[in-house]
Amino acid sequence: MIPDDRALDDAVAHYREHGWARLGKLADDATIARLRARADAIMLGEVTYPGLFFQHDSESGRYEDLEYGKGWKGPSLAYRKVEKLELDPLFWDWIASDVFRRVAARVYPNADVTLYRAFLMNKHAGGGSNLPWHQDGGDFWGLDREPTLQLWTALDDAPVGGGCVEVAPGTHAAGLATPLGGVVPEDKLERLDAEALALPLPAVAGEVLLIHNHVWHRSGRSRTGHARRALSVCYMDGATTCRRRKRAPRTFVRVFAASERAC
Ligand SMILES: O=C(O)CCC(=O)C(=O)O
Repeated sequence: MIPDDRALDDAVAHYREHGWARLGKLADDATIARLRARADAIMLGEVTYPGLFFQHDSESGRYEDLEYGKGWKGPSLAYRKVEKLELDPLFWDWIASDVFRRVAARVYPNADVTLYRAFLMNKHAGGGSNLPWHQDGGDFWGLDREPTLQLWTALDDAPVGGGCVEVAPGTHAAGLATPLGGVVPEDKLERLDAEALALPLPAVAGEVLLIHNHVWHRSGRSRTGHARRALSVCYMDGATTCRRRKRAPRTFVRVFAASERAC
């Protein structure tokens, strides 16, 4: 069911306070089935676009064993990540859907909204790999301001033990754990006893979570024996620019125009 304005206000207030919120099951089964099929077709190379980014999962299921910079390795349902899904019209329709516009309008009022990234996060049927506590931003992202809004859509059921996202509620309030961003260092985890804070967020297929970029979050391997696919989209204030100068600075696709933003 599409949330009314009051429900969206409540969800955004919860996300501001705790770093995460539930939007409920927004995608119907037919939409989810189409997105799942398209995700698989992309991983199998049956549907392709110049510029897609692929990262295959590690054989061991360990995050530490992941390989970087290898890209496309041939047809496989064991890719861990596929980025630039905005190139695909089915995914684009979901990324640019009206309910997401209404959420983004609350987080970035009176601004155009651009896309930092839209990617498939896949735990393949063999379990995939764990993703350690991390934050999404910092110098590694190379932006002139920090994005704060990620909308995560479950394409499969993601139960506890099935690769669901876990958060350490409230940790976004302290900002980045390191200037670089990314994986949260062990000493910081211990200082806050992140393990004790860990809150699993099981989700059914079609459910959407709001995740603040700075809330510490992670996910485990899937032990269900089937894939756990999800779409994660990071929306930014449209004024955000890339600070990178060694290579041509990145430009970002506009998803929502400020003028379209009546709630
Ligand atoms: O899908 C997952 O397991 C984690 C996703 C995530 O870390 C993100 O969306 O930033």
